[in-house]
Amino acid sequence: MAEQINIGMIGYKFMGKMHSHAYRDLSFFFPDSPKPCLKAVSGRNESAVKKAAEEMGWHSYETDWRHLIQRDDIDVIDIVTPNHTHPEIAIEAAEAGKHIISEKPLALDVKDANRMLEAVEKNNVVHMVCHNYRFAPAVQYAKQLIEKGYLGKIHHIRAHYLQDFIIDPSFPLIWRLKKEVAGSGALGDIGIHSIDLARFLVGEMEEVSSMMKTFVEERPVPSEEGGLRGTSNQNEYGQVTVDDAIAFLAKFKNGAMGIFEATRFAGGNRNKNKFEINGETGSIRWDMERMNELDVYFTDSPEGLQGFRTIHCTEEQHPYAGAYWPPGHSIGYEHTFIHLVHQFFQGISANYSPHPNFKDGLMNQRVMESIENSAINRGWEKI
Ligand code: SOE
Repeated sequence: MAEQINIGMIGYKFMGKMHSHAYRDLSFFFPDSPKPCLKAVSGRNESAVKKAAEEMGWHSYETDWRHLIQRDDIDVIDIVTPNHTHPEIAIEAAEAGKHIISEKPLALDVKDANRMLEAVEKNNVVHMVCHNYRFAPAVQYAKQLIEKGYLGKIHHIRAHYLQDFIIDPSFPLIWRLKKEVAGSGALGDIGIHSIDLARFLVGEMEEVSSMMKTFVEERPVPSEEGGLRGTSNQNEYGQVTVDDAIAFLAKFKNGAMGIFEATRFAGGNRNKNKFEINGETGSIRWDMERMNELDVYFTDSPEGLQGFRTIHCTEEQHPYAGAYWPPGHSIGYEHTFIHLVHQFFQGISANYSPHPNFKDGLMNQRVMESIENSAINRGWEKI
């Protein structure tokens, strides 16, 4: 019988639903993985958390996350709450000996991310941070191609993550727009995914130069937080304290150069997470909105057949894809979370913390801090 891992999840909204779905589907597609048991979900509002527990299949609920952490029947704490709560929860969970999976960004700043890493290492618990895009089969395959040398020495990465859900100035001042809760705006919410993918595929950055912009400085205060939008009260306005958009240049330790952009003001782009990498013998490009495809170009293609071609990463040879349907039958956004949880459980079984773990979370935070400092100081910043 496969090992059972008992989960306690703190928070239950968008990401809570995504993680719950991943646990529920894991054994269906990866029957050899340890079996998740959805023991309990926690939230402050009793009627709302009870309803979420029933809808998402959790066996019980708690209204105090500290009770959840102290429960003997919980092995893993899954953190899907707003960013400012991550450090306190993670440190307490580590001290209680629980393995931890946390939504990104790990913390609001480098200092707290450091404290979180120290706590998981000191208490010898397994840890991961949810950079789910690493786990798209096409992205994993891109990593394999790079590691096998298909691209040769890497010269460039250009990556952007574009959304448009806050362009309307009457969009409410949700927690994602407040520095004390979110840490940063487009940078920490979506730019961080590009940073993580660049570190995964190209390597560590050593220096950055950036600009940041807040286009709408005041927004209506929400009368109620909920999902991505919440409900707004158009009579009362509050200050937006994070960036709406960022752009930065990066120098990598291996000599590659990077150009990055993250914005939630790119009209028409709902979730355009895209990168292109160019090396001396080939190029690859990927776009989340066509997530099962990887465009590749190799310099050794015969004359007349030069140029990009598209691989559909739905074959058995492509990471994770063989667990699903016959070739050409696509998978989606939610499956990246199933793969992440699968990896996390492998780590728990063998007592190691798979990447991206809290060390990656800390590195991503350090890159973000340098990006912010560069925008303020108007110059290059070392990481
Ligand atoms: C909202 O902008 C959001 O849900 C992010 O928080 C996620 O990390 C990103 O993957 C999709 O967009």
